[in-house]
Amino acid sequence: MAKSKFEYVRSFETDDTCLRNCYIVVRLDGRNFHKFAEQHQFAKPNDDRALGLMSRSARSVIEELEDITIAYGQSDEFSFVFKRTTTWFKRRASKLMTHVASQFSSSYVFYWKEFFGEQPLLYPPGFDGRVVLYPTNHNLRDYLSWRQADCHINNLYNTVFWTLIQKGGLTTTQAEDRLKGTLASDKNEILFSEFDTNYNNESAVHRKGTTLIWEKVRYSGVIKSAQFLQISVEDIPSMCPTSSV
Ligand code: DGT
Ligand code: MG
Ligand code: MG
Ligand code: MG
Ligand code: MG
Repeated sequence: MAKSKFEYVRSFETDDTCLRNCYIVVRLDGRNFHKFAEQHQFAKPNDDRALGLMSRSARSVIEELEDITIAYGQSDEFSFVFKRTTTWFKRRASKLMTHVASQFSSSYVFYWKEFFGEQPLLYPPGFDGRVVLYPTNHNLRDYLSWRQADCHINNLYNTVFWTLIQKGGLTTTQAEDRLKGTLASDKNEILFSEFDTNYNNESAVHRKGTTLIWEKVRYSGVIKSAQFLQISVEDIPSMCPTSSV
């Protein structure tokens, strides 16, 4: 095809190819979900409908897009790990990130009814995305551990905070004051001695977040099936230090 005089504008496009040999991680996070959760009456501290919808949307991402080996989600965020050798979209960061974000967002709306029933979706939700490259298995494992530690810290705080309010009759300000300067052990102790609650028996989805990995299912050949697991990052089978995903 003959080149037009406009062709030169292509040279304004910048190269955003991800470095070879690195894991490509795309992390999405809900835009202003503080407000979204309020307006859609999410249960506090954890709404299982909302968490279920997040995981369902993540499953749609890993089933529809190529070369994602692990996904990890908690709260209003989900991380997707592409295998190091992926050549999908020539490893272009913007293509990978926008495909993940748009597939996730459209799935969130598409599957809303399956989780929220007749409760209407009041406005279109959005998700931001970022791309981070990790060169080693160790770095990738630490990344996932970091997100899981974030889940744990927030969930422990939120669990005690809302228990003090919902069962202890405190106001939000009183609960905040009560928790100021407390360590994890203090929070566990409040739950145990005042509310007869052992934090370790709380739902694993809430304490650990959700990990999605592929599992080989064998019947008439090998079919891949995405599995939701509530596991510690250390237990992700394919993440042992010597393997490369
Ligand atoms: P951003 O990400 O800067 O646009 O702002 P936010 O408001 O999305 O802030 P972020 O992502 O740091 O925090 C997530 C918010 O989502 C947080 O305010 C609590 C809310 N949220 C997430 N999951 C649940 C849930 O299961 N129940 C309730 N009640 N709120 C939730
Ligand atoms: Mg934020
Ligand atoms: Mg957010
Ligand atoms: Mg968030
Ligand atoms: Mg096109």
